[in-house]
Amino acid sequence: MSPNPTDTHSCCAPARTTPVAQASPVPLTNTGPSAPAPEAVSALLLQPGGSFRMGNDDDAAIPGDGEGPVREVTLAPFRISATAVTVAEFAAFVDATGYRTEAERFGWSYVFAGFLPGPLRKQSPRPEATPWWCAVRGAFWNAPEGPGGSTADRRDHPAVHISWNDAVAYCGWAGVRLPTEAEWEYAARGGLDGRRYPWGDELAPDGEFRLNIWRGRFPTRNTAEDGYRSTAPVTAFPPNGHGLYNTCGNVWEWCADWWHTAHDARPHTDPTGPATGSAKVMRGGSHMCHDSYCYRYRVAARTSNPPDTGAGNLGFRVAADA
Ligand SMILES: [Cu+2]
Repeated sequence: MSPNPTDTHSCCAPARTTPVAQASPVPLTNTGPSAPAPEAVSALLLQPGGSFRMGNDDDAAIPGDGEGPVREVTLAPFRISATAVTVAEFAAFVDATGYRTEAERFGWSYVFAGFLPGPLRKQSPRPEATPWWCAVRGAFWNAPEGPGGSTADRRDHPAVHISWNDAVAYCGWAGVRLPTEAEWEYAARGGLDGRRYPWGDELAPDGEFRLNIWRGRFPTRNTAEDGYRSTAPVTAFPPNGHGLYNTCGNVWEWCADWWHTAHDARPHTDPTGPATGSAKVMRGGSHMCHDSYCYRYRVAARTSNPPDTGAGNLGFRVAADA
């Protein structure tokens, strides 16, 4: 695999094309067959499917991201989790299987510089184009800011530093799968047509915060007006019309599809994306997004990363056939 981040990746989705010496990860051989306890897997919401208008052509669309053209997509019924997979759920998977994530096997993952103490911030390499990310040795889902960190106070937050490959391993254990990009967008739109956010067109109707993004001035000052500087609990803020929480903001969410941008306007039925590629689709934006540089917390926005990449703003939710 040869990731090519320059034309496909947004500035809040750093690719593992690595400013640090990178060892090959240990192969994925350690997922056991043990079945999950029922409470270890998010409840799945039935989505009736049918036709919807996918994508966005309006002036908010980010050139090169392939948000448009708007096209009619018809989906069979499916199920999708109300929330992103939590730290507690991911911990249950790891406890049952001994699975080691790619962040652990590579030995590092990307952490936002502003979350790091001075010495760690200084010693951690940064990608040239996105210097607010630090490649932190020892950062992974259970130590999201690196060595000495813990998730004890955020078991109900989304698991982060999860690569696409890690997410697929979790799905295999839990008997679910990743949503296709079309399923993700259908569910995230919550029954509304052509709107910018899961609740409508206004970011903060009546001044009410509805999602966890960067507030203030990126990347130096996050006022956390919405209540959160980093991740929020998966059920923070009200759900959309289909019962899903935090599809936009909080953490980027992996989809099953390989990334491509050359969509056509013809109608599609149950699209699954290209057969091959070098990066996987991510949707929803994250607590790092700010409209001054990354207006990707809209429901039609999209970006991608190589499937081995993780970061402190990258998680997933799960789906299943109906
Ligand atoms: Cu962003």
